[in-house]
Amino acid sequence: MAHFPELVFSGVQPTGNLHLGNYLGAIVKFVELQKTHSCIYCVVDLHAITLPQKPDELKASIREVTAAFIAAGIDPKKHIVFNQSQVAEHAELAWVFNCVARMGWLNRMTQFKEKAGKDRENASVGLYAYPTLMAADIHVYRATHVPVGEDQKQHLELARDIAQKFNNDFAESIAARGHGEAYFPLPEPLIQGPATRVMSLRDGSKKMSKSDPSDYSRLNLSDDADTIAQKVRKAKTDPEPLPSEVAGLAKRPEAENLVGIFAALNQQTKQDVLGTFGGGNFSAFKSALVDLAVAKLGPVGSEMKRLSKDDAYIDSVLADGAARARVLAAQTMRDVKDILGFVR
Ligand code: AQP
Repeated sequence: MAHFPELVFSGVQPTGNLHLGNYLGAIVKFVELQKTHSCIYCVVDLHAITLPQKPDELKASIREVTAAFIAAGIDPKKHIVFNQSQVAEHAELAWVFNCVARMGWLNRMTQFKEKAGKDRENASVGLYAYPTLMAADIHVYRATHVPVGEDQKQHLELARDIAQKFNNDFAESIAARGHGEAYFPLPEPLIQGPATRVMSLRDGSKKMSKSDPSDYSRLNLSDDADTIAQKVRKAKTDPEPLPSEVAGLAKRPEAENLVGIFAALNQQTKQDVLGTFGGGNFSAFKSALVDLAVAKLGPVGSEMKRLSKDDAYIDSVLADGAARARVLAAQTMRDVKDILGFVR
């Protein structure tokens, strides 16, 4: 198999209400990976418009996600932070991939089914083709590693299938142009971690999500200490005391979720958490969880607020990141055009 230099790529949609699931499932991993890898982190605004967005809110959300990246500790000078729409090559490669991916592959995507709901005929074509754009985001940098939450696993598998089919379909042309046996790497999903699927605080069977109509279902990164305390205190639980062993969390999704959140924020295992709180009632545990969540999320939220007063700085980070991303993406598109046989 061909060797590719390791490069990390991931994205977050600017669709408002950035929450604890996005933070623990993605952003914390982004921060960790920048110690060992070159990283490209993208605010995926082209993905956001697959569902209706209000222009002013979209702009504010793009800046909010950028501020969250920086506030969480991503260094935009050492790595690349930008918004997707500033690098046209994402959309250009997505078109090529629309012609590589098969309808049958996209028909299997569960996120489309969930987001389109019953009114599938009325969903945008963009929502349907979302996974081919996501594949382009990754492959336009020939990224090798993609940190995501568990909900993105299926899309990552599709990105691998697209790379594989492109490499196979154009194998002769790829080799003839000196790229060896494969042009695109098959990216590795990085899903492991303590909180790959944070659940709603109101319903332990549903993923914590930006689009949940109840704000009490999630902890937003912008929540202040009082709001965090109220939401944790109101979080759904059950009448039993906390178990002393992890096995005792089975069939208790709300308890499991809160213990998992505590463990992830405190960088412990669930068993460690139960070692401290097992046998006790939820109210003492929730008080400790409030203190922990405020201690961990508070500084990120305050820094986001401070940065949100400085649009000029945020926009300059995005422009600088986009300029650097464009150089890499343009090289890939030149290669892809040559491989496909386009005149350029
Ligand atoms: N609940 C979650 N637990 C763990 N990881 C999560 N992610 C999202 N929700 C959870 C991860 O966050 C990254 C950015 O997500 P996104 O904004 O690109 O897309 P999303 O999955 O659509 O986010 P939401 O919050 O779930 O929005 P809606 O309400 O629109 O469905 C991704 O790596 C994702 O896995």
